[in-house]
Amino acid sequence: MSSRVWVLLPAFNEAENLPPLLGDLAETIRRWPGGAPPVRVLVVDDGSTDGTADAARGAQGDLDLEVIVHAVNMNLGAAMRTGIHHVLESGADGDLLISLDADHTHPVELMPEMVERANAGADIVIASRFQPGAEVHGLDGFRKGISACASVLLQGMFPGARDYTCGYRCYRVTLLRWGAAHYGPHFLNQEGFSVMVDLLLKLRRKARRIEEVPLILRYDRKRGASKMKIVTTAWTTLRLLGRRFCGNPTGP
Ligand SMILES: Nc1nc2c(ncn2[C@@H]2O[C@H](COP(=O)(O)OP(=O)(O)O)[C@@H](O)[C@H]2O)c(=O)[nH]1
Ligand SMILES: [Mg+2]
Repeated sequence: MSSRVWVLLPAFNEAENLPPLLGDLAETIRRWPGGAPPVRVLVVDDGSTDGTADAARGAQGDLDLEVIVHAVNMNLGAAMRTGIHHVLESGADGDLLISLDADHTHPVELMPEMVERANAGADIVIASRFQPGAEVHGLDGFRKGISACASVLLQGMFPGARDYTCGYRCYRVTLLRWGAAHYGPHFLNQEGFSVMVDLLLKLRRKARRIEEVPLILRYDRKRGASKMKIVTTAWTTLRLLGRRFCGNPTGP
């Protein structure tokens, strides 16, 4: 059994989305089959201007919640770096880290199943849009098409998973520790949304078991616009895949 579950929420201007997400999380912990493990929530507010940090603290309720604030907006890669390094410093080897979007589109109700899979031996558990039973609500056809193309391309280049781009995943802290030791300063060296693909490609070299559970993506619940710049992200990711495929596991 894992000792603690860290829930990492990188957040940029998510003041409207965090309170309902944290409310759902408190409920999920209350209803956790067989009783919940200790859960610590870590919000990394990446220089938001809409009161994200205060909104998170205001919705804390019974949750064990920590908020780390970047003084200025950096990017998703920087927020993941801050959050993961904090967990590596404060966490124990038996702990798990679950990262997910802070925009309330990733149902927290999936966490007990992800933790169960990890406790049964999976090193990484991915909430996947490409498993039987997955559903995608509220995403336009163009975005769905891009995600599907990315999945096909990545499965061809780097077999082992189906959903490489979704940020909702559960990792063993020991695996993340391996990544930090093995790759050193290159471990989390992506600046934008490509951090998610890159993290999986890097950890995949060590992970023995990568499993997926079907995700019900609730894009229809999201308030405010997506922060992903589609063209920039697609271009950065393609260049990254080229470098990784050519045997460069670390370069920026
Ligand atoms: N830290 C940080 N997080 C960001 C930034 N841009 C987006 N995010 C977060 O990254 C996650 C994914 O962004 P989101 O807008 O949900 O992208 P989408 O789901 O692909 O439309 C959300 O939790 C955002 O709050 C940023 O500049 N910095
Ligand atoms: Mg999102």
